[in-house]
Amino acid sequence: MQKTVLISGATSGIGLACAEVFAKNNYNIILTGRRGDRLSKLEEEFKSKYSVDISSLNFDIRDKDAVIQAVKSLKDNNITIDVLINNAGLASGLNTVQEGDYDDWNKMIDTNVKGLLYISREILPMMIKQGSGHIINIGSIAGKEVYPNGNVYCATKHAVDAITKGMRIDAVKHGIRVSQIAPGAVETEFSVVRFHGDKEKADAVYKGFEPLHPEDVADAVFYVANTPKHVNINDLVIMPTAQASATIMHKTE
Ligand code: NDP
Ligand code: 8X3
Repeated sequence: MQKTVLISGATSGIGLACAEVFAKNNYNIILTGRRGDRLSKLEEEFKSKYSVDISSLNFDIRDKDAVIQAVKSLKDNNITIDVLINNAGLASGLNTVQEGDYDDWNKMIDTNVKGLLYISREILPMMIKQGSGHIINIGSIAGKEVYPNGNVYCATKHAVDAITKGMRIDAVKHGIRVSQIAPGAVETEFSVVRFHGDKEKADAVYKGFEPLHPEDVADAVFYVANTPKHVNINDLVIMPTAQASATIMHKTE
């Protein structure tokens, strides 16, 4: 039977690349994100390219009631979710704690931690009822290490690491798989968002080495989602060859 994947944050970067690889491989796709214009365009584009069910849900994952409503609309239409990719997330700012911006902190904590929890809280009971499911959380090398000025973003990704482990413990008796993929540097809109729209600063991050492409991470997500049912990849760290750790990068310029 055809499976359905819901991807949080499918309007760009890793989430969008996941949507492509899963659609190409015959999964029904539910695209989500805040930018409604992009979502509608992508929905149309995917419908014309792939012969699977494509739909979209436009909500801000920080808004608990909007998340609950979005998942309710799935239940009302008897749509079940086989794979939830918890990808929506961001870094906002790169500062010391003493110079930190409260809005940046709230954005990161509310999206990366609370948003991930809200949607998981709503989807997990559906998976438990159907007796199967797979949650794949997009963590980060920032959830394994802490780097200068990364404080709060790193804390949110350490939280994703811990929540993944906790969720796996809670879900094991229901036969539900919970995995984390933790990438190093991936060239997406991530750095433009981190630097509040400063494209020059963002481009500099990826100069002098080949970062991961969103498709590299999407391929790993697809692999993790498609192991035999008795196999769970708990945690997968995926780095550019030129990046040895959060802070050690081999740059040629
Ligand atoms: P992008 O900025 O390209 O994509 C982020 C996605 O998250 C967008 O689709 C965005 O959609 C969505 N999103 C952000 N905030 C919200 C929100 N409040 N509600 C709903 N959706 C939201 O970055 P990436 O693809 O790089 O990031 C994806 C994930 O990967 C993040 O969790 C990030 O932390 C993680 N990651 C990224 C790495 C990198 O180097 N790029 C490395 C390791 C992990 P919209 O704006 O339409 O809402
Ligand atoms: C994104 C990668 O190293 O900028 O999570 O934190 S990093």
